[in-house]
Amino acid sequence: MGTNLIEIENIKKELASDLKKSSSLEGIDMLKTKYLGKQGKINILFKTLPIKTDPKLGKKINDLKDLIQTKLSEQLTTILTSDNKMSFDVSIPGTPMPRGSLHLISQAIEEIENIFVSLGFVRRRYPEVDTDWYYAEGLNIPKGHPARDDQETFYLDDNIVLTAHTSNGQLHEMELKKTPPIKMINIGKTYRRQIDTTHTPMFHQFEGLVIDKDINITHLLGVTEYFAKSYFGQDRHTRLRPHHFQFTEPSFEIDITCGVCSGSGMVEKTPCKVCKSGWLELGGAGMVHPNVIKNGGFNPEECSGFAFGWGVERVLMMKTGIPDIRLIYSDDIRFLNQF
Ligand code: FA5
Repeated sequence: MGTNLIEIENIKKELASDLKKSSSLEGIDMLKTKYLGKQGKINILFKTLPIKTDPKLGKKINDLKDLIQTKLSEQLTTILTSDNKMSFDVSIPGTPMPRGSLHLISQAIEEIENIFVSLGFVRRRYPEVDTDWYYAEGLNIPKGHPARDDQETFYLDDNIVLTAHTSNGQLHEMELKKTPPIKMINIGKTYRRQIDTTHTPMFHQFEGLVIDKDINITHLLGVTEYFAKSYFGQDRHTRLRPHHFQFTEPSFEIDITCGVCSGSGMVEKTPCKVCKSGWLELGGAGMVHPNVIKNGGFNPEECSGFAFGWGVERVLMMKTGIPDIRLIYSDDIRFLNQF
C-alpha cells in the first residue's frame, strides 16, 4: 500500500478511536471541526496529496469524507436517543409561568355587560368608524350645528369619523330590528381629541337603548338605579339633572352619590375632595328624540324610548378610586397588579 493510502487508513483508525471517546454533542462538534473543518484533516489531504496526478486518490479522499459524515451523524443519533445524561425526566414539574389576566377595562366591560344582560338587554357592537349619518346627521345634529363642536371629533374625511360616542349604535339597532321592542347595550371604543386626568383620546362607552310602547322617564330612572346599585354597591343612589343633547328630549346628566363621602359632600367636617357636593357625574341620558326614532325607521307616534351613554373608564375610576385615567393605559404592571 502506498504512503498516501496509508495516510487515509490512519485517519479512518483515528476517527474510530475518536468516536469511541465522544459521547456528547460538544464532542461531535469538535470532531466535525477536526475532520471536516476548513483546517480539518480532509482539506489537508486535498491540499497535500497529489490528486491531480492520481485521480483515484481524489475519489478515495471523497469516500473518506462521506464515511466521516456518516459516522458522525450515526454517533449524533445514538447520543440523542440513548438513555444517558442527554435525556430528561418528563415527570419533573416545569418552571411555573406567571399567569396574565384580562385588562382592567375588559373586566369592567364584562361586569357592565352582565348587569344589563340580567335586565334583559342584548349586547351589541356597532362600528367605531362610521359615516356622518349614523354619527351625527341621523341623530338630529345637522351639518354646521354647534353641537358638533362639543365632542372634538377625529374626522377621517368629510363623511367618515372615528366615533366620539356610541350613540351611532341607536340608528344601527333600529335598522337591524325594524320594529320595537328594542333593549340593547352597545359597548365600544370611542375617540376624542382630548387628554388630561379624566380624558383619553381613546376610551369606551356603554350605550343603552330601550324602545317600546309607553316607555317613560321612570323606566330610565329604574334602570339607572339598578345599574348603580349592582356596579357600585347597594348604598349608592342616582339623580337626574337637566342637560341638552340633540338626540334626546328631554335630556339629562345622571349623577351618582359619591362613594368616598357617602353622598354627604363632607369627610370629617371638610368638603369631600373627590366630589365636593356629594354627587358624581355618571354620563348623559334622555328620552329618544322623535326625529331619531323617525330616522331609525320607527313611528314616534307608536313608540317611545330612552337612551344613555356612559364612559367605561369613568365608572371604573369612580368605583376603584383610580386618580388619573391615563394610568389605565400606561401598561405599568405594578399599577395593573393592584387589581
Ligand atoms: C355623550 O357622549 C352622549 N352620546 C351620551 C348620551 C347617550 C346622551 C344617549 C343621551 C343619550 P358625553 O359627551 O357627556 O355624552 O359623554 C358621555 C361620557 O363619556 C362622559 O360622561 C364620560 O364618562 C365619558 N367620556 C367623554 N369623553 C371622554 C374622554 N375623552 N375620556 C374618557 N371618558 C370620556
